Amino acid sequence: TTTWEHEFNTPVFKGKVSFPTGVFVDGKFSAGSTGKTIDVINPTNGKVITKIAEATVDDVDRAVKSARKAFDTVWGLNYPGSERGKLLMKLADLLEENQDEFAAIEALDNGKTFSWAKAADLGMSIGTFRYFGGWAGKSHGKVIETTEDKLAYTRHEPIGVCGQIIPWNFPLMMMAWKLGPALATGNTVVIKPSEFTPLTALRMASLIKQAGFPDGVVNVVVGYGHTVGAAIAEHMEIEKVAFTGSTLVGRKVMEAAAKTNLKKVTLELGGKSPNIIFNDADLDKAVNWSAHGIFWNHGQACCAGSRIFVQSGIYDEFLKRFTAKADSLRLGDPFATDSYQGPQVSQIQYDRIMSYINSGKEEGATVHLGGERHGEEGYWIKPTIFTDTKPNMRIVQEEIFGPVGVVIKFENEADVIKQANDTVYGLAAAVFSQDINRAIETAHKLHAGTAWINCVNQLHPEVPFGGYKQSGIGRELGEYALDSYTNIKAVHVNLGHTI
Ligand code: TXE
Repeated sequence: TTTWEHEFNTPVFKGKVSFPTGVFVDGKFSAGSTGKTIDVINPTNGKVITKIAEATVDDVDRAVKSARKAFDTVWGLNYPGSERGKLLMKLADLLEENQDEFAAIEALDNGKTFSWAKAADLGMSIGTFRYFGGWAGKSHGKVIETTEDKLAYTRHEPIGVCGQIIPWNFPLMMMAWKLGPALATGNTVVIKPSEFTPLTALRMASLIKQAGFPDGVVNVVVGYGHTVGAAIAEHMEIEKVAFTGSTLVGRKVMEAAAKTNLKKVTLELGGKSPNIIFNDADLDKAVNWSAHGIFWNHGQACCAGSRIFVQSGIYDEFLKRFTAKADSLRLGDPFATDSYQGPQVSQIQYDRIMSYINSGKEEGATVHLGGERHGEEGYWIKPTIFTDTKPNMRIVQEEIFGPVGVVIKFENEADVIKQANDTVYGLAAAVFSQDINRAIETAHKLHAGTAWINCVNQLHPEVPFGGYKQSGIGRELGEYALDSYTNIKAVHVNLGHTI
Protein backbone atom coordinates (compact mmCIF):
# COMPACT_ATOMS: atom_id res chain seq x y z
CA THR A 1 0.00 0.00 0.00
CA THR A 2 1.15 3.51 -0.81
CA THR A 3 -0.18 6.52 1.00
CA TRP A 4 -0.69 9.75 -0.91
CA GLU A 5 -0.09 12.84 1.16
CA HIS A 6 -0.70 16.34 0.00
CA GLU A 7 -0.79 19.69 1.72
CA PHE A 8 -3.40 22.03 0.24
CA ASN A 9 -2.79 25.68 0.91
CA THR A 10 -5.37 27.41 -1.23
CA PRO A 11 -7.82 30.27 -0.64
CA VAL A 12 -10.73 27.84 -0.49
CA PHE A 13 -9.20 24.78 1.17
CA LYS A 14 -6.29 24.40 3.54
CA GLY A 15 -5.13 21.20 5.14
CA LYS A 16 -3.29 17.94 4.79
CA VAL A 17 -4.85 15.09 2.87
CA SER A 18 -3.55 11.59 3.43
CA PHE A 19 -5.07 8.31 2.24
CA PRO A 20 -4.00 4.93 0.89
CA THR A 21 -3.91 4.29 -2.85
CA GLY A 22 -3.50 1.09 -4.82
CA VAL A 23 -5.62 -1.63 -6.33
CA PHE A 24 -8.59 -1.96 -3.94
CA VAL A 25 -9.74 -5.57 -3.87
CA ASP A 26 -11.50 -7.43 -1.08
CA GLY A 27 -11.26 -4.40 1.20
CA LYS A 28 -7.48 -4.10 0.90
CA PHE A 29 -5.14 -1.89 -1.10
CA SER A 30 -2.19 -3.49 -2.86
CA ALA A 31 0.20 -2.98 -5.74
CA GLY A 32 -0.95 -4.18 -9.15
CA SER A 33 0.21 -7.65 -10.24
CA THR A 34 3.06 -6.21 -12.33
CA GLY A 35 4.09 -3.57 -9.79
CA LYS A 36 3.83 -0.84 -12.46
CA THR A 37 2.44 2.61 -11.74
CA ILE A 38 0.43 5.32 -13.50
CA ASP A 39 1.42 9.00 -13.30
CA VAL A 40 -1.38 11.25 -12.10
CA ILE A 41 -0.99 14.62 -13.83
CA ASN A 42 -2.01 18.10 -12.70
CA PRO A 43 -3.69 19.59 -15.79
CA THR A 44 -2.94 23.18 -14.80
CA ASN A 45 0.78 22.63 -15.43
CA GLY A 46 1.34 19.10 -16.75
CA LYS A 47 3.36 18.07 -13.67
CA VAL A 48 3.07 14.74 -11.86
CA ILE A 49 0.94 14.91 -8.69
CA THR A 50 1.68 11.34 -7.64
CA LYS A 51 2.03 7.80 -8.95
CA ILE A 52 -0.57 5.15 -8.25
CA ALA A 53 -0.59 1.39 -8.73
CA GLU A 54 -1.64 0.22 -12.17
CA ALA A 55 -4.27 -2.52 -12.04
CA THR A 56 -3.97 -5.35 -14.55
CA VAL A 57 -6.09 -8.07 -16.12
CA ASP A 58 -5.02 -10.41 -13.29
CA ASP A 59 -6.18 -7.84 -10.76
CA VAL A 60 -9.58 -7.74 -12.48
CA ASP A 61 -9.79 -11.52 -12.01
CA ARG A 62 -8.98 -11.15 -8.33
CA ALA A 63 -11.57 -8.39 -8.00
CA VAL A 64 -14.27 -10.46 -9.72
CA LYS A 65 -13.56 -13.43 -7.40
CA SER A 66 -13.85 -11.19 -4.38
CA ALA A 67 -17.05 -9.59 -5.69
CA ARG A 68 -18.55 -13.01 -6.42
CA LYS A 69 -17.71 -14.30 -2.97
CA ALA A 70 -19.21 -11.21 -1.32
CA PHE A 71 -22.34 -11.55 -3.45
CA ASP A 72 -22.79 -15.20 -2.48
CA THR A 73 -22.03 -14.86 1.22
CA VAL A 74 -22.53 -11.39 2.72
CA TRP A 75 -24.35 -9.26 0.14
CA GLY A 76 -26.97 -9.90 -2.55
CA LEU A 77 -29.84 -11.90 -1.12
CA ASN A 78 -27.97 -12.34 2.18
CA TYR A 79 -28.27 -8.73 3.25
CA PRO A 80 -31.67 -7.02 3.51
CA GLY A 81 -32.37 -4.04 1.30
CA SER A 82 -33.17 -1.75 4.21
CA GLU A 83 -29.73 -2.52 5.70
CA ARG A 84 -28.06 -1.80 2.35
CA GLY A 85 -29.92 1.50 2.41
CA LYS A 86 -28.44 2.37 5.81
CA LEU A 87 -24.93 1.83 4.46
CA LEU A 88 -25.61 4.05 1.45
CA MET A 89 -26.98 6.77 3.76
CA LYS A 90 -23.90 6.44 5.93
CA LEU A 91 -21.68 6.75 2.87
CA ALA A 92 -23.56 9.92 1.85
CA ASP A 93 -23.03 11.35 5.36
CA LEU A 94 -19.30 10.58 5.31
CA LEU A 95 -18.96 12.14 1.89
CA GLU A 96 -20.80 15.22 3.09
CA GLU A 97 -18.52 15.51 6.14
CA ASN A 98 -15.49 15.36 3.86
CA GLN A 99 -16.87 17.32 0.92
CA ASP A 100 -14.29 20.10 0.96
CA GLU A 101 -11.46 17.61 0.88
CA PHE A 102 -13.10 15.73 -2.00
CA ALA A 103 -13.75 18.94 -3.94
CA ALA A 104 -10.10 19.94 -3.49
CA ILE A 105 -8.81 16.56 -4.71
CA GLU A 106 -11.18 16.67 -7.69
CA ALA A 107 -10.06 20.20 -8.61
CA LEU A 108 -6.38 19.23 -8.39
CA ASP A 109 -6.75 16.02 -10.38
CA ASN A 110 -9.31 17.07 -13.00
CA GLY A 111 -8.74 20.83 -13.29
CA LYS A 112 -12.34 21.84 -12.65
CA THR A 113 -12.82 24.68 -10.20
CA PHE A 114 -13.14 23.90 -6.51
CA SER A 115 -16.39 25.84 -6.27
CA TRP A 116 -18.05 23.93 -9.12
CA ALA A 117 -16.67 20.63 -7.84
CA LYS A 118 -18.24 21.33 -4.47
CA ALA A 119 -21.55 22.63 -5.77
CA ALA A 120 -22.11 20.19 -8.61
CA ASP A 121 -19.95 17.08 -8.30
CA LEU A 122 -20.13 16.76 -4.53
CA GLY A 123 -23.74 17.93 -4.29
CA MET A 124 -24.89 15.42 -6.90
CA SER A 125 -22.75 12.58 -5.54
CA ILE A 126 -24.01 12.97 -1.98
CA GLY A 127 -27.58 13.35 -3.26
CA THR A 128 -27.27 10.30 -5.47
CA PHE A 129 -26.09 8.01 -2.65
CA ARG A 130 -28.93 9.28 -0.46
CA TYR A 131 -31.51 8.90 -3.18
CA PHE A 132 -30.54 5.29 -3.93
CA GLY A 133 -30.15 4.59 -0.22
CA GLY A 134 -33.83 5.47 -0.03
CA TRP A 135 -34.71 2.99 -2.78
CA ALA A 136 -32.87 0.04 -1.19
CA GLY A 137 -35.59 -2.03 0.41
CA LYS A 138 -38.33 -0.30 -1.58
CA SER A 139 -37.77 -1.94 -4.96
CA HIS A 140 -40.09 -4.91 -4.78
CA GLY A 141 -42.04 -7.20 -7.05
CA LYS A 142 -45.77 -7.56 -7.63
CA VAL A 143 -48.42 -10.19 -7.19
CA ILE A 144 -50.03 -10.65 -10.60
CA GLU A 145 -53.63 -11.82 -10.96
CA THR A 146 -54.02 -14.70 -13.43
CA THR A 147 -56.44 -17.50 -12.53
CA GLU A 148 -57.84 -18.55 -9.17
CA ASP A 149 -55.71 -21.68 -8.99
CA LYS A 150 -52.47 -19.83 -9.43
CA LEU A 151 -50.36 -17.45 -7.39
CA ALA A 152 -47.97 -15.55 -9.66
CA TYR A 153 -45.54 -12.95 -8.41
CA THR A 154 -42.30 -11.26 -9.36
CA ARG A 155 -39.10 -10.79 -7.42
CA HIS A 156 -36.56 -8.06 -8.08
CA GLU A 157 -33.29 -9.90 -7.66
CA PRO A 158 -29.80 -8.43 -7.97
CA ILE A 159 -27.91 -9.47 -11.09
CA GLY A 160 -24.60 -10.43 -9.47
CA VAL A 161 -21.15 -9.00 -10.18
CA CYS A 162 -21.37 -5.75 -12.15
CA GLY A 163 -18.49 -4.15 -14.02
CA GLN A 164 -18.51 -0.36 -14.23
CA ILE A 165 -16.21 1.72 -16.42
CA ILE A 166 -16.24 5.48 -15.90
CA PRO A 167 -14.62 8.57 -17.44
CA TRP A 168 -12.62 11.55 -16.22
CA ASN A 169 -15.00 14.48 -16.70
CA PHE A 170 -17.00 13.95 -13.48
CA PRO A 171 -14.87 11.32 -11.75
CA LEU A 172 -16.64 11.17 -8.39
CA MET A 173 -20.12 11.89 -9.68
CA MET A 174 -19.90 9.12 -12.28
CA MET A 175 -18.81 6.77 -9.52
CA ALA A 176 -21.88 7.76 -7.47
CA TRP A 177 -24.25 7.35 -10.44
CA LYS A 178 -22.86 3.86 -11.00
CA LEU A 179 -22.52 2.61 -7.42
CA GLY A 180 -25.80 4.03 -6.11
CA PRO A 181 -28.29 1.88 -8.05
CA ALA A 182 -25.98 -1.17 -8.20
CA LEU A 183 -25.54 -1.35 -4.43
CA ALA A 184 -29.12 -0.39 -3.58
CA THR A 185 -30.36 -3.39 -5.55
CA GLY A 186 -27.83 -5.78 -3.96
CA ASN A 187 -25.15 -6.22 -6.60
CA THR A 188 -21.41 -6.29 -6.05
CA VAL A 189 -19.11 -4.17 -8.16
CA VAL A 190 -15.76 -4.03 -9.92
CA ILE A 191 -15.35 -0.39 -10.93
CA LYS A 192 -12.68 1.09 -13.19
CA PRO A 193 -12.16 4.84 -12.80
CA SER A 194 -10.43 6.73 -15.58
CA GLU A 195 -6.64 6.42 -15.49
CA PHE A 196 -6.57 10.23 -15.89
CA THR A 197 -8.50 11.04 -12.70
CA PRO A 198 -8.25 8.23 -10.15
CA LEU A 199 -7.78 10.13 -6.88
CA THR A 200 -11.32 10.74 -5.63
CA ALA A 201 -12.26 7.14 -6.48
CA LEU A 202 -9.37 5.86 -4.37
CA ARG A 203 -10.35 8.17 -1.50
CA MET A 204 -13.89 6.80 -1.85
CA ALA A 205 -12.58 3.25 -1.41
CA SER A 206 -11.53 4.14 2.14
CA LEU A 207 -14.88 5.80 2.80
CA ILE A 208 -16.76 2.74 1.54
CA LYS A 209 -14.83 0.62 4.01
CA GLN A 210 -15.39 3.15 6.79
CA ALA A 211 -19.14 3.21 6.08
CA GLY A 212 -19.20 -0.53 6.79
CA PHE A 213 -19.72 -2.16 3.40
CA PRO A 214 -18.45 -5.74 3.62
CA ASP A 215 -15.12 -6.46 1.90
CA GLY A 216 -15.51 -7.34 -1.76
CA VAL A 217 -18.81 -5.50 -2.29
CA VAL A 218 -16.96 -2.68 -4.07
CA ASN A 219 -13.59 -3.23 -5.74
CA VAL A 220 -11.75 -0.32 -7.39
CA VAL A 221 -9.29 -1.13 -10.16
CA VAL A 222 -7.51 1.83 -11.74
CA GLY A 223 -5.94 0.74 -15.00
CA TYR A 224 -5.96 1.42 -18.70
CA GLY A 225 -8.98 0.98 -20.94
CA HIS A 226 -7.43 -1.48 -23.39
CA THR A 227 -6.33 -3.76 -20.53
CA VAL A 228 -8.53 -3.42 -17.44
CA GLY A 229 -11.52 -1.87 -19.22
CA ALA A 230 -11.48 -4.55 -21.91
CA ALA A 231 -11.02 -7.30 -19.30
CA ILE A 232 -14.18 -6.10 -17.53
CA ALA A 233 -16.17 -5.98 -20.76
CA GLU A 234 -15.03 -9.52 -21.69
CA HIS A 235 -15.17 -11.19 -18.29
CA MET A 236 -17.27 -14.35 -18.21
CA GLU A 237 -18.26 -13.91 -14.57
CA ILE A 238 -19.32 -10.28 -14.80
CA GLU A 239 -23.03 -10.38 -15.56
CA LYS A 240 -23.64 -6.72 -16.27
CA VAL A 241 -21.46 -3.88 -17.51
CA ALA A 242 -22.22 -0.17 -17.28
CA PHE A 243 -20.06 2.19 -19.28
CA THR A 244 -19.78 5.96 -19.60
CA GLY A 245 -17.40 7.35 -22.18
CA SER A 246 -16.94 7.74 -25.91
CA THR A 247 -19.31 6.19 -28.44
CA LEU A 248 -16.29 4.48 -30.02
CA VAL A 249 -15.41 2.61 -26.82
CA GLY A 250 -19.09 2.03 -25.97
CA ARG A 251 -19.35 0.07 -29.20
CA LYS A 252 -16.32 -2.03 -28.19
CA VAL A 253 -17.83 -2.75 -24.77
CA MET A 254 -21.07 -3.92 -26.34
CA GLU A 255 -19.20 -6.04 -28.88
CA ALA A 256 -17.11 -7.64 -26.13
CA ALA A 257 -20.27 -8.42 -24.16
CA ALA A 258 -21.89 -9.95 -27.25
CA LYS A 259 -18.83 -12.09 -27.99
CA THR A 260 -18.45 -13.45 -24.46
CA ASN A 261 -21.30 -14.06 -22.04
CA LEU A 262 -23.94 -11.61 -23.32
CA LYS A 263 -23.66 -9.65 -20.11
CA LYS A 264 -26.28 -6.94 -19.81
CA VAL A 265 -25.03 -3.62 -21.16
CA THR A 266 -25.90 -0.03 -20.37
CA LEU A 267 -24.06 2.78 -22.12
CA GLU A 268 -23.93 6.51 -21.56
CA LEU A 269 -22.07 7.96 -24.51
CA GLY A 270 -21.36 11.16 -26.37
CA GLY A 271 -23.60 13.99 -27.46
CA LYS A 272 -23.90 17.01 -29.73
CA SER A 273 -26.80 18.62 -27.98
CA PRO A 274 -28.84 21.35 -29.66
CA ASN A 275 -29.70 24.49 -27.75
CA ILE A 276 -32.54 26.35 -29.48
CA ILE A 277 -33.29 30.01 -28.84
CA PHE A 278 -36.49 31.43 -30.30
CA ASN A 279 -37.13 35.11 -31.03
CA ASP A 280 -39.45 35.34 -28.01
CA ALA A 281 -36.89 34.02 -25.47
CA ASP A 282 -35.83 36.10 -22.46
CA LEU A 283 -32.59 37.11 -24.12
CA ASP A 284 -30.34 37.74 -21.13
CA LYS A 285 -31.34 34.50 -19.48
CA ALA A 286 -30.90 32.58 -22.73
CA VAL A 287 -27.42 34.09 -23.14
CA ASN A 288 -26.37 33.14 -19.62
CA TRP A 289 -27.75 29.62 -19.85
CA SER A 290 -26.23 29.07 -23.28
CA ALA A 291 -22.80 30.08 -22.03
CA HIS A 292 -23.22 27.71 -19.10
CA GLY A 293 -24.44 25.04 -21.53
CA ILE A 294 -21.26 24.93 -23.55
CA PHE A 295 -18.55 26.31 -21.25
CA TRP A 296 -19.44 24.63 -17.94
CA ASN A 297 -16.87 22.01 -16.93
CA HIS A 298 -14.77 23.40 -19.83
CA GLY A 299 -17.15 21.84 -22.33
CA GLN A 300 -16.32 18.39 -20.98
CA ALA A 301 -19.93 17.40 -20.40
CA CYS A 302 -21.67 14.75 -22.46
CA CYS A 303 -24.82 16.89 -22.45
CA ALA A 304 -23.02 20.16 -23.39
CA GLY A 305 -25.17 22.43 -25.55
CA SER A 306 -22.58 22.58 -28.31
CA ARG A 307 -24.89 23.53 -31.21
CA ILE A 308 -26.58 26.83 -30.47
CA PHE A 309 -29.45 27.56 -32.87
CA VAL A 310 -30.66 31.16 -32.77
CA GLN A 311 -33.74 32.46 -34.59
CA SER A 312 -33.03 35.15 -37.19
CA GLY A 313 -34.92 37.98 -35.44
CA ILE A 314 -32.53 37.99 -32.46
CA TYR A 315 -29.45 36.41 -34.02
CA ASP A 316 -27.27 39.52 -34.15
CA GLU A 317 -28.17 40.71 -30.66
CA PHE A 318 -27.80 37.23 -29.18
CA LEU A 319 -24.40 36.76 -30.78
CA LYS A 320 -23.22 40.13 -29.44
CA ARG A 321 -24.31 39.42 -25.88
CA PHE A 322 -23.24 35.76 -25.97
CA THR A 323 -19.78 36.76 -27.18
CA ALA A 324 -19.46 39.32 -24.39
CA LYS A 325 -20.57 36.73 -21.86
CA ALA A 326 -18.12 34.09 -23.13
CA ASP A 327 -15.32 36.63 -23.18
CA SER A 328 -16.02 37.54 -19.55
CA LEU A 329 -15.62 33.98 -18.23
CA ARG A 330 -12.47 33.92 -16.15
CA LEU A 331 -9.95 31.23 -16.89
CA GLY A 332 -7.68 30.69 -13.96
CA ASP A 333 -6.44 28.69 -11.01
CA PRO A 334 -9.16 26.17 -10.10
CA PHE A 335 -8.74 27.19 -6.46
CA ALA A 336 -9.26 30.94 -7.03
CA THR A 337 -12.75 32.05 -6.05
CA ASP A 338 -13.31 34.09 -9.21
CA SER A 339 -12.29 31.36 -11.72
CA TYR A 340 -15.04 29.89 -13.89
CA GLN A 341 -12.95 27.72 -16.15
CA GLY A 342 -9.85 25.63 -15.54
CA PRO A 343 -7.69 23.61 -17.93
CA GLN A 344 -8.84 20.67 -20.07
CA VAL A 345 -8.15 17.35 -18.41
CA SER A 346 -5.14 16.09 -20.39
CA GLN A 347 -2.70 16.74 -23.20
CA ILE A 348 -4.64 14.23 -25.32
CA GLN A 349 -7.90 16.12 -24.87
CA TYR A 350 -6.15 19.44 -25.45
CA ASP A 351 -4.75 18.13 -28.75
CA ARG A 352 -8.13 16.68 -29.78
CA ILE A 353 -9.92 19.96 -29.19
CA MET A 354 -7.24 21.97 -30.96
CA SER A 355 -7.47 19.66 -33.95
CA TYR A 356 -11.25 20.26 -34.08
CA ILE A 357 -10.66 24.01 -33.92
CA ASN A 358 -8.23 23.68 -36.83
CA SER A 359 -10.66 21.56 -38.81
CA GLY A 360 -13.34 24.25 -38.33
CA LYS A 361 -10.96 26.87 -39.69
CA GLU A 362 -9.90 24.66 -42.60
CA GLU A 363 -13.49 23.86 -43.53
CA GLY A 364 -14.24 27.57 -43.75
CA ALA A 365 -16.08 28.44 -40.53
CA THR A 366 -15.35 31.75 -38.81
CA VAL A 367 -13.63 31.81 -35.42
CA HIS A 368 -15.79 34.45 -33.81
CA LEU A 369 -14.08 34.24 -30.40
CA GLY A 370 -11.13 32.37 -28.89
CA GLY A 371 -9.79 29.45 -30.87
CA GLU A 372 -6.43 29.44 -29.11
CA ARG A 373 -4.60 28.30 -26.02
CA HIS A 374 -4.49 30.26 -22.80
CA GLY A 375 -1.25 30.65 -20.86
CA GLU A 376 2.13 29.04 -21.25
CA GLU A 377 1.77 25.71 -19.46
CA GLY A 378 -0.99 23.17 -18.84
CA TYR A 379 -3.97 22.41 -21.07
CA TRP A 380 -5.96 25.65 -21.22
CA ILE A 381 -8.17 26.63 -24.13
CA LYS A 382 -10.04 29.92 -24.41
CA PRO A 383 -13.84 29.85 -24.74
CA THR A 384 -14.38 29.50 -28.47
CA ILE A 385 -17.32 30.41 -30.70
CA PHE A 386 -17.64 29.46 -34.36
CA THR A 387 -20.08 31.07 -36.80
CA ASP A 388 -20.68 30.65 -40.57
CA THR A 389 -20.75 26.87 -40.27
CA LYS A 390 -22.26 24.35 -42.70
CA PRO A 391 -24.31 21.34 -41.50
CA ASN A 392 -21.77 18.76 -42.65
CA MET A 393 -18.71 20.32 -41.00
CA ARG A 394 -16.97 18.15 -38.39
CA ILE A 395 -17.37 20.88 -35.75
CA VAL A 396 -21.15 20.74 -36.31
CA GLN A 397 -21.45 16.94 -36.40
CA GLU A 398 -18.84 15.55 -33.98
CA GLU A 399 -18.47 15.80 -30.22
CA ILE A 400 -15.57 18.15 -29.46
CA PHE A 401 -15.75 17.86 -25.67
CA GLY A 402 -14.15 21.23 -25.12
CA PRO A 403 -15.16 24.89 -24.72
CA VAL A 404 -16.14 25.19 -28.36
CA GLY A 405 -19.65 26.11 -29.48
CA VAL A 406 -21.13 26.71 -32.93
CA VAL A 407 -23.80 29.39 -33.33
CA ILE A 408 -26.22 28.73 -36.19
CA LYS A 409 -29.02 30.97 -37.51
CA PHE A 410 -32.47 29.46 -38.19
CA GLU A 411 -35.73 30.80 -39.59
CA ASN A 412 -38.64 28.72 -38.29
CA GLU A 413 -39.62 25.81 -36.07
CA ALA A 414 -39.73 23.13 -38.75
CA ASP A 415 -36.32 24.20 -39.99
CA VAL A 416 -34.66 24.13 -36.56
CA ILE A 417 -36.18 20.81 -35.50
CA LYS A 418 -34.86 19.21 -38.66
CA GLN A 419 -31.37 20.61 -38.09
CA ALA A 420 -31.38 19.83 -34.38
CA ASN A 421 -32.24 16.19 -35.06
CA ASP A 422 -29.65 15.91 -37.83
CA THR A 423 -27.10 14.09 -35.65
CA VAL A 424 -26.20 10.54 -34.72
CA TYR A 425 -26.47 11.57 -31.08
CA GLY A 426 -29.54 12.11 -28.88
CA LEU A 427 -28.49 12.84 -25.34
CA ALA A 428 -29.96 16.23 -24.47
CA ALA A 429 -31.54 19.34 -25.98
CA ALA A 430 -32.66 22.73 -24.74
CA VAL A 431 -35.35 25.18 -25.86
CA PHE A 432 -35.64 28.83 -24.90
CA SER A 433 -39.00 30.55 -25.48
CA GLN A 434 -41.52 32.42 -23.38
CA ASP A 435 -44.35 30.75 -25.30
CA ILE A 436 -44.82 27.64 -23.22
CA ASN A 437 -46.81 25.82 -25.90
CA ARG A 438 -44.09 26.33 -28.47
CA ALA A 439 -41.40 25.33 -25.97
CA ILE A 440 -43.16 22.10 -25.01
CA GLU A 441 -44.09 21.20 -28.58
CA THR A 442 -40.49 21.66 -29.66
CA ALA A 443 -39.14 19.72 -26.69
CA HIS A 444 -41.39 16.80 -27.62
CA LYS A 445 -40.17 16.77 -31.23
CA LEU A 446 -36.47 16.62 -30.37
CA HIS A 447 -34.84 13.18 -30.42
CA ALA A 448 -33.10 13.37 -27.06
CA GLY A 449 -33.23 11.61 -23.71
CA THR A 450 -33.39 14.93 -21.87
CA ALA A 451 -35.10 18.14 -22.99
CA TRP A 452 -34.59 21.30 -20.95
CA ILE A 453 -36.95 24.25 -21.27
CA ASN A 454 -35.49 27.65 -20.36
CA CYS A 455 -32.49 26.02 -18.66
CA VAL A 456 -29.62 23.65 -19.46
CA ASN A 457 -27.44 21.07 -17.69
CA GLN A 458 -29.98 20.42 -14.95
CA LEU A 459 -29.49 17.04 -13.29
CA HIS A 460 -31.28 15.56 -10.30
CA PRO A 461 -30.79 12.17 -8.67
CA GLU A 462 -34.55 11.64 -8.99
CA VAL A 463 -34.74 12.28 -12.74
CA PRO A 464 -33.54 9.72 -15.32
CA PHE A 465 -30.68 10.56 -17.66
CA GLY A 466 -29.59 8.77 -20.81
CA GLY A 467 -29.51 8.82 -24.56
CA TYR A 468 -31.54 8.25 -27.70
CA LYS A 469 -29.75 6.97 -30.81
CA GLN A 470 -25.95 6.61 -30.48
CA SER A 471 -25.86 8.46 -27.16
CA GLY A 472 -26.51 5.28 -25.29
CA ILE A 473 -28.64 2.48 -23.96
CA GLY A 474 -30.53 2.49 -20.66
CA ARG A 475 -31.06 5.18 -18.08
CA GLU A 476 -29.09 6.28 -15.05
CA LEU A 477 -30.56 8.04 -12.01
CA GLY A 478 -34.18 7.96 -10.95
CA GLU A 479 -36.30 4.88 -10.41
CA TYR A 480 -35.54 3.78 -14.00
CA ALA A 481 -31.88 3.17 -13.06
CA LEU A 482 -32.91 0.31 -10.79
CA ASP A 483 -34.16 -1.71 -13.79
CA SER A 484 -30.62 -1.95 -15.18
CA TYR A 485 -29.40 -3.65 -12.02
CA THR A 486 -32.28 -6.03 -11.38
CA ASN A 487 -33.22 -9.45 -12.69
CA ILE A 488 -36.97 -9.95 -12.63
CA LYS A 489 -37.97 -13.43 -11.62
CA ALA A 490 -41.57 -14.58 -12.21
CA VAL A 491 -42.72 -17.25 -9.75
CA HIS A 492 -45.77 -19.38 -10.55
CA VAL A 493 -47.33 -21.27 -7.63
CA ASN A 494 -49.92 -23.90 -8.44
CA LEU A 495 -52.76 -23.61 -5.92
CA GLY A 496 -55.12 -25.86 -7.83
CA HIS A 497 -55.42 -29.62 -7.87
CA THR A 498 -55.01 -30.16 -11.57
CA ILE A 499 -51.66 -31.28 -12.93
O1 TXE B 1 -12.81 8.34 -23.69
P1 TXE B 1 -12.86 6.78 -23.45
P2 TXE B 1 -11.52 9.28 -23.87
C1 TXE B 1 -15.88 11.38 -25.32
C2 TXE B 1 -15.42 12.79 -25.62
C3 TXE B 1 -13.95 12.67 -25.58
C4 TXE B 1 -13.76 11.31 -26.19
C5 TXE B 1 -12.45 10.64 -25.89
O2 TXE B 1 -15.85 13.14 -26.91
O3 TXE B 1 -13.31 13.66 -26.34
O4 TXE B 1 -14.80 10.55 -25.67
O5 TXE B 1 -12.20 10.57 -24.49
C6 TXE B 1 -12.12 3.35 -20.73
N1 TXE B 1 -12.55 -1.15 -23.21
N2 TXE B 1 -16.19 11.19 -23.91
O6 TXE B 1 -10.60 8.70 -24.88
O7 TXE B 1 -11.62 6.15 -23.99
C7 TXE B 1 -11.19 4.45 -20.29
O8 TXE B 1 -10.06 3.94 -19.62
C8 TXE B 1 -13.10 -0.75 -22.06
C9 TXE B 1 -17.58 11.37 -23.57
O9 TXE B 1 -10.96 9.61 -22.54
O10 TXE B 1 -14.17 6.31 -23.95
C10 TXE B 1 -12.11 5.27 -19.39
O11 TXE B 1 -12.21 4.66 -18.11
N3 TXE B 1 -12.90 0.47 -21.52
C11 TXE B 1 -17.87 10.99 -22.20
C12 TXE B 1 -13.44 5.17 -20.13
O12 TXE B 1 -13.33 4.04 -20.98
C13 TXE B 1 -12.10 1.34 -22.19
C14 TXE B 1 -16.86 11.00 -21.17
C15 TXE B 1 -13.80 6.39 -20.99
O13 TXE B 1 -12.76 6.68 -21.85
C16 TXE B 1 -11.49 0.97 -23.41
C17 TXE B 1 -15.51 10.80 -21.66
C18 TXE B 1 -11.74 -0.34 -23.92
N4 TXE B 1 -11.23 -0.77 -25.08
C19 TXE B 1 -15.23 10.93 -22.99
N5 TXE B 1 -10.79 2.03 -23.86
C20 TXE B 1 -19.26 11.15 -21.70
N6 TXE B 1 -20.23 10.47 -22.29
O14 TXE B 1 -19.48 11.84 -20.73
C21 TXE B 1 -10.93 3.02 -22.95
N7 TXE B 1 -11.72 2.61 -21.93
